[in-house]
Amino acid sequence: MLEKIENILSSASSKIKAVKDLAQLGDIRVKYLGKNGEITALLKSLKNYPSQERPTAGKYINELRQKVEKLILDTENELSRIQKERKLKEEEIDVTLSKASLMRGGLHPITLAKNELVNAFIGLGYDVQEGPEIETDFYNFQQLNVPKDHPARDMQDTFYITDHILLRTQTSSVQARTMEVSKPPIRMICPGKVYRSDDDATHSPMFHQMEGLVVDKGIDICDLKGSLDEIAKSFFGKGIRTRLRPSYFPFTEPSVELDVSCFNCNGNGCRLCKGTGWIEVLGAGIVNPVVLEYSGIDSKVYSGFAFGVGIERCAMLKYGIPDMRFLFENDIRFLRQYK
Ligand code: 2U9
Repeated sequence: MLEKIENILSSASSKIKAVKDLAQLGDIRVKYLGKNGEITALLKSLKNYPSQERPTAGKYINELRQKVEKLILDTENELSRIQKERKLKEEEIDVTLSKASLMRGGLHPITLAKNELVNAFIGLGYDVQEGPEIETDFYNFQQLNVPKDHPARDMQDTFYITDHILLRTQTSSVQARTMEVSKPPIRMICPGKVYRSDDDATHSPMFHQMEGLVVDKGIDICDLKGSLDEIAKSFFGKGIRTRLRPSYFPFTEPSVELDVSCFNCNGNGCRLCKGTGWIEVLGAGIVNPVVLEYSGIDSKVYSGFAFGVGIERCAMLKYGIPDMRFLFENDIRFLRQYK
């Protein structure tokens, strides 16, 4: 009996020592301690022993079982420790390693130009307003002194959705809406997308505009010239000069265009200014009194000035972009230059 126990212990110990993984250890547990295992069989055979030998034999077999169980448990712990260590090593993360750098985006040149203009106007105390891009004929044209069949509608080739609904051709509709609901003094700009049936190197069917409106008592052309001169200097550079030239818009009277002295040649004449020394930048004027009256503002008490500027044109001039289509192709090599 003792010899059998010794044999089982030595064979189990050498087998346990030789295991390589937990699966093999599991097989050994079954071989010795399982339902039909060798030690279990030994315990079952106790009933065949004479009753006076059974306690001693039982004690030895139990000691054998405890030794084998302990050997298995120790080995299991050791194997688990080794396995965990290997896993930690395999999955080691070097937290001191710098990560692969991410591509950083940048603002689109139209957004850059828009932000600069908006900030300059905010600095002069203007509010920023927005309105719908799908607009009624009423707010886009009629409230701005452009009635149906007026020849001035030919200046803006329009995308009509129905006879009365259209894609706004100018953000002036926002000013018309604002004048209807607020009392002077009004000092506002409305940047946004506008739409015209136009498409070539200097025109796009969708482009960005910023229009502005100031209405108060005693506003005259000097206020217009002073304010726009300030904005032009902040956008194109302190050294530039501005001049007004007569123009025509149905919603302003008198109407003007604002030129800036060429910032490329300082007014001496170059390719950018086509040799004239001046660059046309925006349209403006004293708000036509009938436009004030249409929106319920007494034109005998109040007067105002308004202006409109194409943001793409400003961006093209400032950043030297020769073709408007570059602004809409989203070629990453082009956009990267403005980061
Ligand atoms: C109200 C009254 C008057 C807005 C104005 C212009 C002159 C103008 C163009 C510049 C280039 C549009 O982007 S562009 O094609 N705009 O020249 N816009 S005055 O006048 C207003 C607006 C609202 C109530």
